[in-house]
Amino acid sequence: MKRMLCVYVAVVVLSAFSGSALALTFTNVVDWNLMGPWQGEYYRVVLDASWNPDFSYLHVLDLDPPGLTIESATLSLRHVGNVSDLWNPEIWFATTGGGIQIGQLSKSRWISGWTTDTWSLSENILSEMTSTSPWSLEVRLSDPTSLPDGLRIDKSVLSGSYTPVPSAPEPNSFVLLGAGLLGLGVYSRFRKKKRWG
Ligand SMILES: [Ca+2]
Ligand SMILES: [Ca+2]
Ligand SMILES: [Ca+2]
Repeated sequence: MKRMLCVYVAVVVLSAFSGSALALTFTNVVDWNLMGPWQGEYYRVVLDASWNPDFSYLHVLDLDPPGLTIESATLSLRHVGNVSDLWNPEIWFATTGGGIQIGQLSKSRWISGWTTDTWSLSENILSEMTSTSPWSLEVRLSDPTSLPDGLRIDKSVLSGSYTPVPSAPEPNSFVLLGAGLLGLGVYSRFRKKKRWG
Protein backbone atom coordinates (compact mmCIF):
# COMPACT_ATOMS: atom_id res chain seq x y z
CA MET A 1 0.00 0.00 0.00
CA LYS A 2 2.72 2.39 1.10
CA ARG A 3 4.91 1.68 -1.95
CA MET A 4 1.98 1.90 -4.35
CA LEU A 5 1.02 5.27 -2.98
CA CYS A 6 4.58 6.54 -3.35
CA VAL A 7 4.72 5.40 -6.98
CA TYR A 8 1.35 6.98 -7.68
CA VAL A 9 2.42 10.33 -6.23
CA ALA A 10 5.73 10.28 -8.14
CA VAL A 11 4.02 9.51 -11.46
CA VAL A 12 1.39 12.19 -11.00
CA VAL A 13 3.87 14.91 -10.00
CA LEU A 14 6.27 13.99 -12.82
CA SER A 15 3.57 14.03 -15.48
CA ALA A 16 2.42 17.45 -14.32
CA PHE A 17 5.88 18.91 -14.91
CA SER A 18 6.95 17.10 -18.10
CA GLY A 19 5.33 19.52 -20.53
CA SER A 20 7.68 20.38 -23.39
CA ALA A 21 11.12 18.97 -22.63
CA LEU A 22 11.49 17.38 -26.08
CA ALA A 23 13.98 18.91 -28.52
CA LEU A 24 12.71 19.88 -31.97
CA THR A 25 14.65 19.97 -35.23
CA PHE A 26 15.25 22.78 -37.72
CA THR A 27 16.62 23.06 -41.26
CA ASN A 28 17.43 26.14 -43.29
CA VAL A 29 18.66 26.01 -46.90
CA VAL A 30 20.45 28.66 -48.95
CA ASP A 31 20.51 27.54 -52.60
CA TRP A 32 22.42 29.58 -55.21
CA ASN A 33 21.13 29.35 -58.76
CA LEU A 34 22.66 32.26 -60.68
CA MET A 35 24.71 30.22 -63.15
CA GLY A 36 24.87 26.74 -64.60
CA PRO A 37 24.02 24.04 -64.61
CA TRP A 38 27.32 22.30 -64.01
CA GLN A 39 27.07 18.57 -63.24
CA GLY A 40 23.34 18.98 -62.67
CA GLU A 41 23.49 21.92 -60.20
CA TYR A 42 22.97 25.66 -60.53
CA TYR A 43 25.48 27.72 -58.54
CA ARG A 44 27.18 31.04 -58.05
CA VAL A 45 30.85 32.01 -58.19
CA VAL A 46 32.67 33.48 -55.19
CA LEU A 47 35.92 35.38 -55.68
CA ASP A 48 38.60 35.73 -53.03
CA ALA A 49 39.76 38.88 -51.25
CA SER A 50 42.14 39.90 -54.03
CA TRP A 51 39.04 40.51 -56.16
CA ASN A 52 36.52 41.76 -53.62
CA PRO A 53 35.80 41.72 -49.85
CA ASP A 54 34.99 38.35 -48.29
CA PHE A 55 31.75 36.90 -49.51
CA SER A 56 29.18 36.26 -46.79
CA TYR A 57 25.68 34.85 -46.63
CA LEU A 58 23.04 34.38 -43.95
CA HIS A 59 21.06 31.46 -42.57
CA VAL A 60 18.02 32.81 -40.70
CA LEU A 61 16.04 30.51 -38.40
CA ASP A 62 12.30 31.10 -38.35
CA LEU A 63 11.37 28.79 -35.47
CA ASP A 64 7.82 27.82 -34.60
CA PRO A 65 7.49 27.30 -31.66
CA PRO A 66 10.24 29.79 -30.74
CA GLY A 67 13.49 28.43 -29.31
CA LEU A 68 14.97 28.61 -25.81
CA THR A 69 18.38 27.03 -26.58
CA ILE A 70 20.11 25.34 -29.54
CA GLU A 71 21.23 21.83 -28.63
CA SER A 72 23.37 21.13 -31.68
CA ALA A 73 23.79 22.21 -35.29
CA THR A 74 25.69 21.26 -38.42
CA LEU A 75 26.48 23.22 -41.57
CA SER A 76 26.87 21.55 -44.97
CA LEU A 77 28.33 23.35 -47.98
CA ARG A 78 28.50 21.95 -51.51
CA HIS A 79 31.23 23.44 -53.67
CA VAL A 80 33.72 22.83 -56.44
CA GLY A 81 36.91 24.56 -57.57
CA ASN A 82 38.95 24.67 -54.35
CA VAL A 83 42.02 23.55 -56.30
CA SER A 84 45.69 23.82 -55.44
CA ASP A 85 48.70 23.26 -57.57
CA LEU A 86 52.41 23.95 -57.16
CA TRP A 87 52.10 27.50 -58.50
CA ASN A 88 48.87 28.53 -56.89
CA PRO A 89 47.77 27.14 -53.53
CA GLU A 90 44.10 27.77 -52.80
CA ILE A 91 42.71 27.35 -49.29
CA TRP A 92 39.12 28.41 -48.58
CA PHE A 93 37.81 28.85 -45.04
CA ALA A 94 34.32 29.26 -43.63
CA THR A 95 34.07 31.58 -40.60
CA THR A 96 31.16 33.16 -38.75
CA GLY A 97 30.29 36.85 -38.94
CA GLY A 98 31.89 37.15 -35.48
CA GLY A 99 35.15 35.66 -36.77
CA ILE A 100 34.93 32.14 -35.30
CA GLN A 101 36.28 29.49 -37.67
CA ILE A 102 33.65 26.97 -38.80
CA GLY A 103 36.00 24.87 -40.90
CA GLN A 104 38.41 24.61 -43.77
CA LEU A 105 36.90 23.59 -47.10
CA SER A 106 38.21 20.33 -48.47
CA LYS A 107 39.85 20.26 -51.88
CA SER A 108 37.19 20.09 -54.57
CA ARG A 109 38.78 19.19 -57.87
CA TRP A 110 36.72 19.58 -61.03
CA ILE A 111 37.27 15.95 -61.93
CA SER A 112 35.62 14.83 -58.67
CA GLY A 113 32.43 16.83 -59.25
CA TRP A 114 30.61 18.62 -56.42
CA THR A 115 32.05 18.10 -52.94
CA THR A 116 30.04 18.50 -49.74
CA ASP A 117 31.69 19.49 -46.45
CA THR A 118 29.75 19.04 -43.20
CA TRP A 119 30.92 20.68 -39.99
CA SER A 120 29.34 20.42 -36.56
CA LEU A 121 29.16 23.84 -34.95
CA SER A 122 30.95 24.52 -31.64
CA GLU A 123 29.29 25.90 -28.47
CA ASN A 124 30.81 29.31 -29.24
CA ILE A 125 29.14 29.37 -32.64
CA LEU A 126 25.81 28.26 -31.17
CA SER A 127 25.89 31.14 -28.70
CA GLU A 128 26.79 33.56 -31.50
CA MET A 129 23.72 32.27 -33.35
CA THR A 130 21.39 32.82 -30.38
CA SER A 131 22.74 36.34 -29.75
CA THR A 132 20.85 37.62 -32.81
CA SER A 133 17.12 38.07 -33.20
CA PRO A 134 15.82 36.11 -35.04
CA TRP A 135 18.54 33.50 -34.51
CA SER A 136 20.88 33.39 -37.50
CA LEU A 137 24.26 32.22 -38.72
CA GLU A 138 26.38 34.47 -40.93
CA VAL A 139 28.91 32.48 -42.97
CA ARG A 140 31.96 34.14 -44.55
CA LEU A 141 33.97 32.42 -47.25
CA SER A 142 37.54 33.56 -47.73
CA ASP A 143 40.79 32.48 -49.26
CA PRO A 144 43.90 34.15 -47.79
CA THR A 145 46.37 33.12 -50.49
CA SER A 146 47.83 35.96 -52.53
CA LEU A 147 46.90 34.95 -56.10
CA PRO A 148 43.29 35.50 -57.24
CA ASP A 149 41.01 32.47 -56.82
CA GLY A 150 37.38 31.55 -57.36
CA LEU A 151 34.99 28.95 -55.97
CA ARG A 152 31.65 27.62 -57.18
CA ILE A 153 29.06 27.17 -54.44
CA ASP A 154 25.78 25.34 -55.01
CA LYS A 155 23.98 24.96 -51.70
CA SER A 156 24.36 25.47 -47.94
CA VAL A 157 22.24 23.62 -45.37
CA LEU A 158 22.05 24.51 -41.68
CA SER A 159 20.29 21.92 -39.55
CA GLY A 160 20.12 20.95 -35.91
CA SER A 161 17.94 20.59 -32.84
CA TYR A 162 16.64 23.09 -30.30
CA THR A 163 14.64 23.22 -27.10
CA PRO A 164 11.50 25.32 -27.52
CA VAL A 165 10.34 27.97 -25.05
CA PRO A 166 8.05 26.08 -22.62
CA SER A 167 4.40 26.68 -23.31
CA ALA A 168 2.08 27.75 -20.46
CA PRO A 169 1.08 24.67 -18.42
CA GLU A 170 -2.27 23.29 -19.48
CA PRO A 171 -5.11 23.33 -16.93
CA ASN A 172 -4.88 19.58 -17.08
CA SER A 173 -1.39 19.72 -15.54
CA PHE A 174 -2.67 21.74 -12.59
CA VAL A 175 -5.38 19.18 -11.94
CA LEU A 176 -2.75 16.44 -12.01
CA LEU A 177 -0.43 18.41 -9.74
CA GLY A 178 -3.31 19.01 -7.31
CA ALA A 179 -4.13 15.33 -7.27
CA GLY A 180 -0.47 14.55 -6.57
CA LEU A 181 -0.27 16.96 -3.63
CA LEU A 182 -3.55 15.67 -2.27
CA GLY A 183 -2.14 12.16 -2.48
CA LEU A 184 0.94 13.26 -0.50
CA GLY A 185 -1.24 14.87 2.17
CA VAL A 186 -3.43 11.80 2.56
CA TYR A 187 -0.37 9.61 2.71
CA SER A 188 1.45 11.60 5.44
CA ARG A 189 -1.75 11.76 7.51
CA PHE A 190 -2.14 8.04 7.06
CA ARG A 191 1.43 7.53 8.34
CA LYS A 192 1.01 9.80 11.37
CA LYS A 193 -2.22 8.01 12.36
CA LYS A 194 -0.50 4.68 12.06
CA ARG A 195 2.48 5.73 14.17
CA TRP A 196 0.45 7.30 17.00
CA GLY A 197 -2.69 5.21 16.82
CA1 LIG B 1 43.87 33.59 -53.35
CA1 LIG C 1 39.41 27.97 -57.62
CA1 LIG D 1 22.20 25.53 -56.38
